[in-house]
Amino acid sequence: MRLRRARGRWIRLAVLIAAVAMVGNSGPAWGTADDPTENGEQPEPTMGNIVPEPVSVQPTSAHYRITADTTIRVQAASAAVARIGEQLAAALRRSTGYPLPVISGAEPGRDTISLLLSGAEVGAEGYRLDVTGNGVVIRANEPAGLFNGVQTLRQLLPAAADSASEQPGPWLVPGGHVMDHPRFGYRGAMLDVARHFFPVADVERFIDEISLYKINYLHLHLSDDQGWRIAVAGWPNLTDYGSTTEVGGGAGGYYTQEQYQQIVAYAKAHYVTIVPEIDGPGHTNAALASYPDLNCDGVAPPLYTGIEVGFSSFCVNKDETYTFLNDVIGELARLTPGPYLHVGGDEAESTTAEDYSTFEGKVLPLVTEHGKTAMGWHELAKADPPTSVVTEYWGTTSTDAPTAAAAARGNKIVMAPANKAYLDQKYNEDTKLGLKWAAYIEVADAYNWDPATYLTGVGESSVLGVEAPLWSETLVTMANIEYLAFPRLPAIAELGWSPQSSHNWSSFQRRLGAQGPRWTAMGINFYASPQIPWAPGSIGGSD
Ligand code: TNX
Repeated sequence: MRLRRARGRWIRLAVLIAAVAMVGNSGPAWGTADDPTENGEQPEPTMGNIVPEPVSVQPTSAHYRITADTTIRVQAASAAVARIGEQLAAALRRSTGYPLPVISGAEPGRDTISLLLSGAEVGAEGYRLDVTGNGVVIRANEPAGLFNGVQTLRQLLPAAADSASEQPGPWLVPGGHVMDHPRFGYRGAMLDVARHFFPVADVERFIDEISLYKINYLHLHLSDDQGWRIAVAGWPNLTDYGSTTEVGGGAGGYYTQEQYQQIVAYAKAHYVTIVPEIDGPGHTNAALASYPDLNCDGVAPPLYTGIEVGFSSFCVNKDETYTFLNDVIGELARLTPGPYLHVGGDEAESTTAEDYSTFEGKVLPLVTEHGKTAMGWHELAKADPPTSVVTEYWGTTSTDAPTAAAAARGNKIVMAPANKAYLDQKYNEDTKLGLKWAAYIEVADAYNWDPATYLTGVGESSVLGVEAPLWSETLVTMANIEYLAFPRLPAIAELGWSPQSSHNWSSFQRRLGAQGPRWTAMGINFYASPQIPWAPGSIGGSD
């Protein structure tokens, strides 16, 4: 380590001399007032700051320098790999100003970043990354693995590489070898677009942000009491009327089917699978307001803009309810390439237990009939669902008998305990945004739990993965979303990806601190938690 530090000093000195020589030439010089690192010195690039922590990292004393001559070489005959190469090139062209041509079919050689579908026994999402003086080689079995390897490579570069405008460099990649693959197959984030509506551009930016941390599912909460957010053929009132408000009485909004498909495609290009949710039997006021026939008394309630829960219910004993849900589920199944449709099922406080079971007994088969796997909140476990159904645990206790019984029967569980994984809970009593019914959740609280031992009777083999839900009762802007998601989302991402044996709070603190300048370079509005030693150049945001 001492050797590496000494080497780092030499590199910095050489770099400083080069930078001084550059003053007066084109491009910004170091040490100007614009320079967030104050003294113009960049931190030594290191392989040790990756989030989520890889399975194995072996640093060497080599380094590779990306220059104007660097090329990106991609496997011939794979459009998906070519696209990943173009994504990497696009990100780095902006900040480096280099041409970084993406060349297909060539062998790895000097001065290349190669993306190869070969020679890596790391499963469908894993990768190997090797950095030598000659360049960078990322190998994977599948394009998803190459995409994940590229996210790691981006974190090896100086934070300025994530800037949208040209920066001075130099662009050193620390030498070494990474071998990596995920602990869990499901690593999710959830965005509530029902309580407040967020346009396509915001959802796409959120996808950009979650995919940096190898999150591979985005659950969209598309309906609730306050709004219906997706067009469904044959049911125009849902969008003409049911979408027209949100919490606080704003204008609301909805995605056309084309817009939803745009989100799905954007997610796919970032190796994120969309999980659409239509909630029921509760959280349904917007639908009930749109169609009187869905109500037992045939009377449509007014639209709702408050934040109470538990007051609405589909009429369980009417055929119209299932005609409606069959159409909705069928449309969503048609528009969604991913395997899961989420049917909600939470907080059905205005539905009797018997009606709840009747309802789920009719709705869950509809999902299967339309070729998808049903997901739902953990209350579903009480309705004795088929073992193919995935339940999502959002409780705050470490025991839940129905969920443990479901796990024993063979159901898979996604872990999203509200007092750990809920991104909408305040950090502390001073946080303006968010709610606090489950807990104040500081970074250490979000990080320090194990998805495979948290819930009694739900062990590693029953856990499909983790999810970090972001409910939007108090969120109006993208900056609001970012403030609650960062830095806790990367904590949950690490619980989903990294081996439990690598779980270490002080390592995480340091590695998370190194993300701060990247978020600043990307314009992400994050909470600069006092628990984290933020690296120079980190500028925290505000709520
Ligand atoms: C509970 S958690 C809910 C949501 C709220 C959230 C606020 C769950 C499945 N339901 O309806 O938005 O609390 O934190």
